[in-house]
Amino acid sequence: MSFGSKLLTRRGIALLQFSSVGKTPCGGFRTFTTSKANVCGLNISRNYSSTSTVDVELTSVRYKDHVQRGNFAALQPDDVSFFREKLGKHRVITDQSDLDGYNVDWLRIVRGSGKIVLKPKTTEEISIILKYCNDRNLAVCPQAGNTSLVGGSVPVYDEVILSTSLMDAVINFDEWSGVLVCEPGCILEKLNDYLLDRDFIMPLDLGAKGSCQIGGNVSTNAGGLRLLRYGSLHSTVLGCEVVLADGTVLDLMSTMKKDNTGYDLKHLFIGAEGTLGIVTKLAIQCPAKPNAINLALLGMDGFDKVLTTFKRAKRDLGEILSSCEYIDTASMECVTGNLNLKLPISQSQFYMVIETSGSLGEHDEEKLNNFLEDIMEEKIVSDGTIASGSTQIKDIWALRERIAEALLKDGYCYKYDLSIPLTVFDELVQDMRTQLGIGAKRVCGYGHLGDSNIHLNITSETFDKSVHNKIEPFVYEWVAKHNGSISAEHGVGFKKRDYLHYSKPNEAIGIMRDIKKLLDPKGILNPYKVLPSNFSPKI
Ligand code: FAD
Ligand code: 2HG
Ligand code: ZN
Repeated sequence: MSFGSKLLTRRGIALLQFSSVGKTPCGGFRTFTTSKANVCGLNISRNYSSTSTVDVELTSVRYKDHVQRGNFAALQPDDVSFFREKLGKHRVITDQSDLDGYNVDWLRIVRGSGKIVLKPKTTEEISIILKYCNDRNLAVCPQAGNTSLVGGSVPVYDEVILSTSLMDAVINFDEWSGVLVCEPGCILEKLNDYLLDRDFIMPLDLGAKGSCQIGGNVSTNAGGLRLLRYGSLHSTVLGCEVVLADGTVLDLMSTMKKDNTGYDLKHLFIGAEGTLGIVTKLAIQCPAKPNAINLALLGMDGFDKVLTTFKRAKRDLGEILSSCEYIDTASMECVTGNLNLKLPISQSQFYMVIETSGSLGEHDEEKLNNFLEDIMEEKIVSDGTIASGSTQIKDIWALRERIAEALLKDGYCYKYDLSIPLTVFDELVQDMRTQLGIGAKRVCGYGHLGDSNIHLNITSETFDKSVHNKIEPFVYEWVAKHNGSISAEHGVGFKKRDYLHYSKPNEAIGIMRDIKKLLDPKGILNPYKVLPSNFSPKI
């Protein structure tokens, strides 16, 4: 137990002196005023080379029993000429070596054989491209930062890749309302930096912020580390502009918070993963930058203590609680071991990262002090540290944000992003260990405890079909039995589409199909994604 003495400030606020076993005490509570995103921008872009991509098996080969190429046209020289005429030759990529990175996903699990990448700069250009592709029956795969974890952002076969990376302008920021209007290719971290200069922040934050783009975030309805505080993109996206499959531009660009004029169509495109239209503009409600942020890393032995800590954090920290993350010991061992990062507290069975953000540092300190003092005295928490200064903040967040990256160093990663009741978080991990026996290299759980969202990850040296078959559908059945969701925040993409029925009734899937048929009758937009494989809209 390494929590130390209590100090008393001039105002009589009890300050906890946290110390870490065998390490220099970090000197009690300190607040910092720099936003986390300022110091923790992990650019996770990968360096693709032609030799590094060929070792990823083609999706059409690995999943040959699950997917069949739709009856789409194949790209012809005339098509390339058309695109070059409209975009200029520099914004039409056809060289094989340049195409590689666009065809492989971040996890290196799926690989398409797209023959062309188009880089439009305007809504009008996207409209021209889609009208042409629709008329020609060419399938299209929209791509933003290519950090999708469900194989959503790369072609399955030879779909035309439509990259939004050159559409990266901030169009307007209204400092009175906090509404940001921007193009879809803006990188999340850059938007946050832009807003920080104006005393605002983005309402979402995630480990891929250095690479992912806001259009990709909205199209997956990404959750991340701040959802607990600022809500999902369904609440912060106020408006969007979308180009439909036939080139029609649908202007849903409200910048108002309230608009009850019938069906709220923008919600269809939040989380549609590029299957219903291409998002070309967005209006987002952004919160004011908090004046004070505190970050604590806590260790506890016993999952019941994790639950108690969360309950107490909600009660005692109330409105200043901005993040509540969970890391089990196997995940912590992975991130510290594989990335050579230091754990600043003693080893525990479970860890939590708790962040507070507020407008008055002293008030937040007092609340946090009282909270930590209580859980320490009641022996709920066995060790902990408070970050002070940007380096410590960065280091603590790295332990949480870089687990995904660390897992890849094990070899192959089977990834499951699940909503389940909090009480069974650890039970799932234990059950999966029992199910796999010695078959897996690592089974671990971490995630957004505050949102009931666990990331269950299993690794092996290389892709092993027998391991895979032991995990699926076991994991999905487990989740369904607990009334959870088979995708909490990463979306469905290519990887989960045939498991949709575990989380959605047939009637709901039927309506999804009808909406797809209505907006994209030929099914050219991101085929083989989201909707189950037995759905073929045309052809
Ligand atoms: P892409 O991966 O390029 O695309 C995502 C999907 O949206 C694809 O289906 C694509 O076809 C479609 N799409 C892209 N742009 C458009 C557009 N303009 N119009 C229509 N469709 C479009 N997710 C979370 O929810 N929370 C996390 O905490 C989180 N952390 C991550 C950490 C790491 C290290 C990584 C690699 C990924 C993480 N993700 C997380 C997953 C991923 O969803 C997010 O990184 C992000 O939302 C994807 O954005 P992107 O720009 O990379 O989009
Ligand atoms: C995170 O929260 C991401 O770090 C990635 O959503 C989750 O790697 C994962 O399973
Ligand atoms: Zn996550």
